[in-house]
Amino acid sequence: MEETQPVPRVGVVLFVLKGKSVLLGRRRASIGESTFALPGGHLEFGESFEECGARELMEETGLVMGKADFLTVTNKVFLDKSKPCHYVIIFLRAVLADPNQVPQNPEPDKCDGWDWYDWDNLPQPLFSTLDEMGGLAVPFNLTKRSE
Ligand code: 8DG
Ligand code: MG
Ligand code: MG
Repeated sequence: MEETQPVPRVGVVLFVLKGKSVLLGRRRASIGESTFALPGGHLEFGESFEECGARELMEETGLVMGKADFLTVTNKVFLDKSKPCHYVIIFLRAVLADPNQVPQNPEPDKCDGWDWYDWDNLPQPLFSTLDEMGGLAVPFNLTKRSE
C-alpha cells in the first residue's frame, strides 16, 4: 500500500481563565505524555476556531465555553516522535459560560483529569509548547475580559 505523506494539521487550544487561574490537565498521549496541557484538539472540516474550541472543551471537560477571543498562533514541528507531526496551533483565550461549572474527565484515556491552577504556581512539567511560548503571561497581559 502507498505511504501517505505527512501533512501539517491545525489545532485549536484554549487558555480557559477563571480569575488568576487557568485550566490544565495531565496528558495521556504520545505527544506530551504526562505533561500539563491546555484543552484543545484538531480543527474539523468547516469549523470556526471558536466552534472547534467549544467542541473540544465540551468533549474533554464537559464545560460550556463562554466568550472567547484569539490570542496567538504557533507553528510547531514535533520531530522527536517515531511519527513526526507538524501543527499550526490557534490559541484562544476563553471564559466559562458558567464560572461555577466543575470540570469532568470524559476522556480518561487521554487525560488524568482537569483542574484550575494559579497562574503564579503552575504545575510541572508543562507541555513543551506552553513552556516555549515563553510568555505564559500572554493571556493575563490581555486579561481584562477574563476578570
Ligand atoms: P481530537 O482527536 O479530539 O481532535 O484531538 P486531540 O486528541 O484532543 O488533540 P490534542 O493532541 O489534544 O491536540 C492537538 C495537538 O495540538 C497536539 O497533539 C499538539 C498541539 N498542542 C500544542 N499545545 C497544546 C496544548 O497545550 N494542549 C493541547 N491539547 N494540544 C496542544 O502545541
Ligand atoms: Mg480532543
Ligand atoms: Mg485534546
